[in-house]
Amino acid sequence: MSKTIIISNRLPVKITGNEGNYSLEPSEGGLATGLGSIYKQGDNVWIGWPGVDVAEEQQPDITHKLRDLSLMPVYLSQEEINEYYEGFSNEVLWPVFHYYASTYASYKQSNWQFYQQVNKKFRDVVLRILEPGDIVWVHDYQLLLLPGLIRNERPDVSIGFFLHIPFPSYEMFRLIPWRAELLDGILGADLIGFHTFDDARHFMSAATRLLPVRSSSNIINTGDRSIVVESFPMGIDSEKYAALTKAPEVLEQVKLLKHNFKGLQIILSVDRLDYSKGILQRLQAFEMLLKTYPEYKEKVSLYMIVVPSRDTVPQYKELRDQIDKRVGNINGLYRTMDWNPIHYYYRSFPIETLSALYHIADVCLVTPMRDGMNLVSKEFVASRTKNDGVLILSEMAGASKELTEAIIVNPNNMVEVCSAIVAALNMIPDEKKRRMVQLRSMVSKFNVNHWVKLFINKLAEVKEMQLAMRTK
Ligand code: GDG
Repeated sequence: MSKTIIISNRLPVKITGNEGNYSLEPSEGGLATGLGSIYKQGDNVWIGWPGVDVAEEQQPDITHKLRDLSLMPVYLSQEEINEYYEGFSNEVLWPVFHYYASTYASYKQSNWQFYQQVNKKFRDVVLRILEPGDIVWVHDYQLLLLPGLIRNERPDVSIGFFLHIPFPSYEMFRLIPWRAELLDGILGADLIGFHTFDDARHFMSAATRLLPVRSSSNIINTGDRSIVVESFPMGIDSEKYAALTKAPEVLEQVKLLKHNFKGLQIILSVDRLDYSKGILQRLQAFEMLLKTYPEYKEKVSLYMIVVPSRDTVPQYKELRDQIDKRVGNINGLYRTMDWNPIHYYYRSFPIETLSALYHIADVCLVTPMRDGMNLVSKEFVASRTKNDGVLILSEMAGASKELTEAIIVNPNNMVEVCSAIVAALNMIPDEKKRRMVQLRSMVSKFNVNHWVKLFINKLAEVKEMQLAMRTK
């Protein structure tokens, strides 16, 4: 029987403990939840890096434990992690794809060599289990070469590729020294998916300008293969977030938070530490609010969670220092005996705490400079089971194309963000309800299961189309 093989840089698992005493816990991230309906079935499997540098003698034990969870590891050495993941993926692809090429990208030949080497390592693991009729679904920017590498070995296999981050305009993408090789790698897939129509359009433009391929509508023709390029906006497990709001543990935390913040309106902000998330600019907008509208002092607090991420990369460490400093300055300047303007946490919280915060916040402020989709905005919406609360959302997030009843802002326009906060804080309940009902219906209809189904069905359709063209 044929199987589906999911491949991403990281496995959906958390490894805790240390050498000789590892234990594994499935992680509950959005992708893991969505693909959970697939990879746990039958012989299906998820291939990826387990997230820690596992000593060689420990690997058989971990591999064995992972197998029980339908997972298959690709072990990476510290050097490979440094060069392929931190170097090429996060210092070339991430900045360029988020339009930060001139500030943060550095193009090192050795990073590129390791990127190729690790993509080949993934290929070898895939080839060990790949059988005729299997479906392969490759995820994200760390594995752009993988579809092509698999295609070279198995010309007939059905391959889907989905990019979770934006695809930049041709003018940005062309800066990368290895641009043609990267495109060639992606074009190994039969179906290439992006979060938004604009990402798909940018990809089509880059491919047709940099490679000898032809295109018509959303199909790229390489001469011997036709490849479909389409947008599939990713959803969340909306039912899970709605149900969480009723969990006893969450209700308890809601009660506590409401007590602690009595008489205050709460603006919530949740991100991974990343320059693309616009955290410093958001702080600037909040400070502008306090300065321009002093009546909000002691009436509003910003609850800001920044989840540690990539903090061994110097630019991320520097960003963290800048955030610490900015928060310190604002709090130092505006704090009173019984009011803190910003409650700042540099750590991650259990999902129950996140749910309680989504539930009690009056406003959720999501203002990335650039974001493939942004799941936080959708999780906030799914948690507003009473149809209240206001979402302020950057037009640079993929989610803004769907969540049109949010207050949409340009995150570079401080005055606009500041006015949006004022509008949100003063919005009448009927208007909040009108907007939230529509937002919730969108998020629950186009949930993560719908996303998975749409992609997999389309992949099957593309394969049929290719076969029909071949037999013509
Ligand atoms: C990439 C793309 C795209 C955050 N803090 C905590 C916590 N989180 C969870 C959120 C959410 C996830 O992390 C963040 O997802 P985002 O979509 O907002 O952002 P990225 O991590 O950058 O994701 C993005 C996504 O891929 C999917 O394609 O939308 O554009 O950049 O799920 O809930 N979870 C817990 N505690 C926290 O403190 N448990």
